Parts: sequence; C-alpha cells; structure tokens
Amino acid sequence: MHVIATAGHVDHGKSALLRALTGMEPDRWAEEKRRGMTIDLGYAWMTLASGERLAFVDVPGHSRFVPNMLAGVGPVPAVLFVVAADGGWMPQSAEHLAAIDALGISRGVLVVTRADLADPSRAIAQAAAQIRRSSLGDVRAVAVSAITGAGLPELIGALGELAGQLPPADPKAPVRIWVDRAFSITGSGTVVTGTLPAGTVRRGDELLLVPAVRPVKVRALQALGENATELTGVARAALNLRGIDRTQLARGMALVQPGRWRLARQVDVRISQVSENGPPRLITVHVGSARTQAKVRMLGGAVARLTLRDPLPLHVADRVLLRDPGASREQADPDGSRDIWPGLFGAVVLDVDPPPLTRRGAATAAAAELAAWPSRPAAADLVRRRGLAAAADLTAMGVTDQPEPVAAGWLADSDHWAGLAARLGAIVAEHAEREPLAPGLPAEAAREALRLPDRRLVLALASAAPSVTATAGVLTVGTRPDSLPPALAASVASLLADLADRPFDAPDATRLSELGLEKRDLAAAARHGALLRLTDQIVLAPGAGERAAQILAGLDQPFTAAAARAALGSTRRTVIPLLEHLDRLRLTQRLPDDRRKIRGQDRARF
Ligand SMILES: Nc1nc2c(ncn2[C@@H]2O[C@H](COP(=O)(O)OP(=O)(O)O)[C@@H](O)[C@H]2O)c(=O)[nH]1
Ligand SMILES: [Mg+2]
Repeated sequence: MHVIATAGHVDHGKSALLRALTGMEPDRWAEEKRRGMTIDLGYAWMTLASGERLAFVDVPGHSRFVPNMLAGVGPVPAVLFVVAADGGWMPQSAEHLAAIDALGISRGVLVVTRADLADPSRAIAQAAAQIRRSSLGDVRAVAVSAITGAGLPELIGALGELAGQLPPADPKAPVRIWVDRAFSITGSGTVVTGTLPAGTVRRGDELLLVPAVRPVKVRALQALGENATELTGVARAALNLRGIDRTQLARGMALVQPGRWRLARQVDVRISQVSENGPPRLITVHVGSARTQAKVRMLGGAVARLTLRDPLPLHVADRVLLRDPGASREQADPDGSRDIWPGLFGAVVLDVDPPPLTRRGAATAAAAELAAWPSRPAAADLVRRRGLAAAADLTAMGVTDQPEPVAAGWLADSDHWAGLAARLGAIVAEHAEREPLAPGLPAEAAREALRLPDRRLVLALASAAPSVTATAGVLTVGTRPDSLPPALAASVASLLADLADRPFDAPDATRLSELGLEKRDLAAAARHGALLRLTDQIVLAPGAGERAAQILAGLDQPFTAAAARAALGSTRRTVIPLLEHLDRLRLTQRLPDDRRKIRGQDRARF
C-alpha cells in the first residue's frame, strides 16, 4: 500500500478528483457536505490494476485550515498536487507547495483538474514551473476532468508509475503512528487512525501513547476497511485499542513502539531556508499530525535550539515544519518570485537530547559542530558530541548504525576514551603514591573521580590504559618503581656529582669500577630513571639528551660531530652515542653526509 495526500488551493477539485478516482466520499462531515468544502482530513482508497493499493488523505485547501492540511501531509511520502485549469496558481497552491518543500516530500503528480472548463496548458506550465523549484522537482503532469472523466486513465497510469518509484519502507523500522482521528465504535471501543510510514504493528502489540506515556494494547487492526492481524508500513492503519478511553485520545498524539523513541523537550535543528529576519522567537512546530509551540534560540548560522511546549516523540533526521503564527498573508508572494512562503521554514532534527549550553561560547561551539553534521546524523556524530553515550539512548534517538561498544551497552568517542584512559592512569598512580600501603584504588572510587555513569566503564578503561591493571575491582599501576638498594643509590649519587660539572663527559671505566658500578648496576639505575644509559658503559644524568639538544639548537645548522663535541664540552667517546641517542629521540636528524640538524618542529617540546 502507498499513502498519498492531496494538496492545492480551495475549490480546485481535490475532493471531486478523489471521488472520481475511488468512488468514495472524502468529505466526511455533514458541515463539509453542506458547505461543499473540506474542513478536516478525508480518506479514500483504490486498487490499481497491478493489485497495488493506494490510500489517499484529502486535505482542506482553505487557508484557515492549514494546520489540518499539515496534519494530513506531515506523515505522508507523496502528494497529488491539484491545480484547477480555470483557476491557475493561487495563494494556497503556493503555501501548500512551501509546506511540502519544507517537509522535504520528493514524490508527486501534478493534476490539473476542471480541464473541461478551461484549456489546462497554461495552468500546467505555471504549476510545473513552481513545483520544479521545490523538493518535488520535475513531476508528471496530467490534465483531468472529474466531471467527464477525461484524463483519469492517464492519471491512474501516472499513479502506478509514482507507486513504483516510492522507496519501500523498512518493515523493521520503529513504529510511530501519528494519530489523525480517534473515535469510539459501539461494541468495539476506542479506535484511532493514522498513517504507518514504516515498521510493523501486530494484533496484541503493546504500544505507548505519547506524550502521556501510557501503554495501550492493540486489540484489532484494520487497513482500508479490512481486518488484518498485522500491518506493515506504508499503510493507513485503524487500531482498536484496549485500555484507553476515546476522551484521552486526540489528533497530534502518537502511538510508538516502546524503547525505540524518546520524548524530546529540546531539539537542535538545522533550518533549511532562513529568511533575512530568521524565524521569530516563538514558533509553531508541526510534525506528523502534531502541532505545538516552541521557543527558538538561534545558535549560529542555520542551527537553532527549539524548546518545545509539549514533548514530542522525535528521532534525529526527522523533518519538522516551523510556522510563524504571526506572519501576515499579505506578505505572501503568489507569483513565487521569492523562494519561501513567509513564515514557513523546514528544519531537520539533528539532536533530540542536546547537552545544556552552560559554558560561555557553548552556543557558538554547538552551531559550528552541528553545521557540519549530515541531515541523517550518524552514531559517530552523536557520540562525539557526548563523549560517551548509552547504546539504548542512541537507539531511542533513532540511530541504528552503532559502532562497537567500549563496554556492554556503552559507546565512546575514541579521543574522549583515550583521554579518560590517561586520566585513569594518573588517578591510579597518584593514589598509589598517596596510599603506598593500600592494595590499590577501588574501581568505584575511580568511577566517582571520573564521573562515569557505570562501573563497567572503569574496568573497560583499565584495559585501555596500558599502565593500569584491574584485579577484583581494585586498580593498580603495573610498573610501580621501588627504590634502589642504598649502596647503589650512594654510588649513583657520586656519579651524578661528577656529571654536575661536565654533564656531557661520561665517567670512564676506571671511575665506574672505583664506585663499584657494574653493567647490571647501571642497567638497574637506568630502569629506575636514575641515569641515562647511552651504551652498556656510557651513562649521563637523566635529561642530558634534552639539555644537549637545547645547546645544539644554538649552532649553525647542520653541524658536525666535532662542532657538537666542542659546544657540549664533551669527548669523542661520549658525543657519538649521545648524538645517536638524540637521533632515536628524533630531536636531531642525521643527514647523508653525517652532519646533523635539530628537527624544527620538535623544538617546540622544550
Ligand atoms: N466542471 C468541473 N467541475 C469540477 C471538477 N472538479 C471539481 N469540480 C467542482 O469544483 C468545485 C470544488 O471542488 P472540490 O473537489 O470541492 O474542491 P477542493 O476544495 O479542492 O476539494 C465543486 O463544485 C466541484 O464539483 C471538474 O473536473 N470539472
Ligand atoms: Mg476538498
């Protein structure tokens, strides 16, 4: 099944066209029949020769009933755009097209009706030129008469073609049915109808009615007047509900699949066309069949934060329509020389649970970040913004392409995660120093210190931090330096005293044996960071490499080993391994002619 909404100026023949196509009466209310005018949404359907069924939502064309029109078009993927041959392009043609464009609807057919009353070619040319500039683009145009039936076979062909072009909906998508009607039937109880754009609803399913967040049970299902045990989107659905009274239901509420949605109170959006003045501070938000008020805070560029008066079940990538309730129709531009209908804006939802903007400059930073996001934000975008996110929260935001979790149920941005791992290493090391007799830092204490929401994150972080080991809920640093034996420490101290005067002249073998320092003593001292060991027997004070590089940076570049030896007051025996050590540290670069130069960018390290 496909669902198509009508659009177009009042009295241009939308309802008559559906009557002629389907044999059904879309104007349901007595008042509509008496006044010959659609006020509320109407419904009709037909079956194509292919067996494909088309359901139509008929909308009112009068400017007074624009909210009803938006409730009809909001959840629908395609439109039947109606223009009368004898009327031509009119203000509500333009307003409806602006709404379609703002909602990003991309499929449709242009129908020029009342073709028995006037030559349709002018209206076709006029309308096609307007429609081409909208999200609908180039659409097929058909001239019909609902009275004589002329053009109807061609229109049915065009509808078949349109149905073939509509992308199939995902039967596993999370269910959200915007309620467009609610009534009670004696004997069956409460019934709601709405468009099911995607996903599957089965008899017996439990859904949540929002914004009340009240569970309801699907007692029975119907589509186009026929009973069904399950319905898969796209469909027009009538749901017989258990556990709720008709008086607790209204258009604009929604039935959603538990766990797959969150009720958003604040959303960050990108507005697709911002006029010179931008949107007003208070705006009407339309999404699906819902309508509410929102405070608008422009964050920068086209990015805005909306604070909704009533919470709405929204996903990222949802399209919403913003309407300035105060925009005067006199500003309207029926000739379409401007691109947008005054006071109508389309917006795409980027975040349904945005972090508060408390820091100075947070709004500007958020705008800069969100401006670069795609219209269908990916898990990586939302996780980067948060650093850390619960997988279930992202699912409820409508993000299913989730990367590998860092711990059960948790996703992390890799930079943020690496930063946390480093902080964990520091916290554990600091604790070990402060409390040398403690067995280590309890994981719970680390969780509190890092303000992490889940202990499992601490354990996952411990395995990401190379120096930290977690054993039985206690964290320790892997390499904990114990002090050198006192005799060795005394010898090393004497050695360092020698080096204080001539820091780049390594003590010779005689001096080393005098102090009783064997190769393995030197190795142990170097392991503890007490000495810098250039070769088995050549040692300097810790940090001698960096100090040497500082001095060598003052030489003419590149420099020879002899020049380095002179500048450092070193010896041939020491300077060669010292320079090789600097090469390894990438403080110097050795050139093919054996001269060296200090690496430019690395000087910043000093
Ligand atoms: N002659 C003629 N009249 C039509 C045609 N389509 C609609 N009408 C008439 O135009 C008027 C408005 O039609 P309606 O379907 O209510 O317009 P809507 O407001 O767009 O739904 C009604 O009086 C219809 O009978 C048509 O193709 N030919
Ligand atoms: Mg009508």
